[in-house]
Amino acid sequence: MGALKLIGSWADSHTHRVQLALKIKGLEFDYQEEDLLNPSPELLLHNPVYKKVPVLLHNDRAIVESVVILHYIDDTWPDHPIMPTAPFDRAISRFWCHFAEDKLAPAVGAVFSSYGEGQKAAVDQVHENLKLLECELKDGAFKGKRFFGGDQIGLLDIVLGCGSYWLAVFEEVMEVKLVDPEAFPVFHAWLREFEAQTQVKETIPAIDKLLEYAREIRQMMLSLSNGAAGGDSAPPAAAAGTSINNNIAVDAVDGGSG
Ligand SMILES: N[C@@H](CCC(=O)N[C@@H](CS)C(=O)NCC(=O)O)C(=O)O
Repeated sequence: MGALKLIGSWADSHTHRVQLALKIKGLEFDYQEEDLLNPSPELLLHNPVYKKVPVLLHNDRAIVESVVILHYIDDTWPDHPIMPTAPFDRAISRFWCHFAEDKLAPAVGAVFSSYGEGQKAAVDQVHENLKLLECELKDGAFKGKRFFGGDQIGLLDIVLGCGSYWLAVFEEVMEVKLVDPEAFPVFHAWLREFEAQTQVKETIPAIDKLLEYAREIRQMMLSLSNGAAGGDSAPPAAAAGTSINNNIAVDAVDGGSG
């Protein structure tokens, strides 16, 4: 099998994707926690382009970008496949994976990093995107399936699921409703089923820890924006209805565009 080492960060959903895939495949790996505020020489060496976690080292060769890593894992260890076999199903899986990265995750990240009207718009965006997934689960490509991957968790479940727990964290911290079980019953049921899997429970950090982390970051963002406004007035971003980027918080859930 060769030596496997994962460089990651404990609250990062992209790292969790890789951890979960390795667990599903039954692969042993070493883990190195990265301080994202002070990137290690090893991270910079192995991911000089993006300088982000996760990085998977297989026999000292680096693979970066979580979705690329997931495909690499599936290609290298085909037992317990996480991608479908039929080309059409593979294409559909890739498409929704792209959607998760390109549309859903940035919208979720924006809920956390925005204020006032900007935040309302971000919540609407999340709802729009969840509606699309709900339709696919109800009447589309994934109709009647337990998971997006079929009877077992697949790559798309990993991508969508490792990140969707932030929805609950942000609901609590930001006091918004994102996954309304009445509006999105099938997505809601899928998420509960995903979170109930033993390997998922072993991978995702405890909600209390994530809540504490999210509150700290949000507080930091508020003080920074109040500082920028020169007092305790409303954050400038609230007035403008725009978002304030915070690399770490937003990158924890989105495609890392921040
Ligand atoms: N597209 C990347 C995104 C990874 C990502 O956003 N990583 C964040 C984790 S919080 C990171 O390393 N941020 C550090 C930084 O931006 O300096 C992937 O899927 O692996």
